[in-house]
Amino acid sequence: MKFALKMVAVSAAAILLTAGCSSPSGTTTGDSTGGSANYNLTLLPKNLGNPYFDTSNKGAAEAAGEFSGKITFTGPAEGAADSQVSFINTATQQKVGAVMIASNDQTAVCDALNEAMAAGVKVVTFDSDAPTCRDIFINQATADGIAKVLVEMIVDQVDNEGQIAILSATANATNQNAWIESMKKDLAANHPGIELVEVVYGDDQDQMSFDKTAALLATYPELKGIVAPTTVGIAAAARYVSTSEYKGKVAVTGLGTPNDMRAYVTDGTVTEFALWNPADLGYLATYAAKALIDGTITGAEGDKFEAGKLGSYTVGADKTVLLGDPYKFNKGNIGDFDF
Ligand code: RAM
Repeated sequence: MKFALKMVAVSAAAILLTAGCSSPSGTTTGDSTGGSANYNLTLLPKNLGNPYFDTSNKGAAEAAGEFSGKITFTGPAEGAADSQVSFINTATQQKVGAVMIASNDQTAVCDALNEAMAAGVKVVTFDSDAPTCRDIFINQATADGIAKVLVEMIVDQVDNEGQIAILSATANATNQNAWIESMKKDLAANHPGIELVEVVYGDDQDQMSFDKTAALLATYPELKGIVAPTTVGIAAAARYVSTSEYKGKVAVTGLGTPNDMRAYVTDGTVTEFALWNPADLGYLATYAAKALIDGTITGAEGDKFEAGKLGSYTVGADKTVLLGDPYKFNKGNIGDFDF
């Protein structure tokens, strides 16, 4: 319940911010008057137009507002491998204090991020890491923790047997690929009755994810469930299934936002799905950027910093800070959340 109350509080703050100073793309917030420190921060999502990252932006804007920082929310229209590079280069040329990035492809962005750091820009990855070319990674939950919840949900929803498929984001997404690897191990070790027939990619695009869902269902008539570890994918899959003959027969689960998924939980298409709070993720990434700029932390294991209303955080192994555990949403609790 503590989590629920926190989420309601966050969304109330987010609504206030939306009214004042934040919109889905290319926006700036605050006036960056934080003394001599450079609190001009670029927030670079995988792609624009994804409500998940819009929500992270609201959290980032809230945090920046608390220390007179300025967030510029900018990024590519589509999550292609190298589509973030020019945005990183622009931020470097603008001499921002920090870039906070959910990287589409760790290899494609690495050179640009290393150049940014060489020019004095702090680099914070969040959501999807680029492990060898950043100061710190703000991890929403451990890969094994996320995979465990995904497996628990699908196994439960298909009674631990039969064919399932995965509808992912892009084929090179660092975060989804780590979660899928861990899911495969868990399935192989603990759920011999489950057959994972295919992993398909909707590229975090609504229409492509919708079409890939249709194709999966046509190709595998025995399919009992689809796991989509992407907020775009699960919403598209649920929309397809909700008006099809498969509603109530094929389980749809994965990672989604309560606002995207509410209608499908209400109409019985989806029983349960999970996520963390993307606003908290953006908020924490912003305070980590501030701590790096202030020199309070360098990213070394054991470094501590304050993150406003979220409290105190300690940097763990591999220069990583952990937000917390994923959370399951269902008919019984979805009404408590608004993001
Ligand atoms: C999509 C993106 C993001 C992921 C969520 C769960 O919005 O792929 O990276 O963390 O889904």
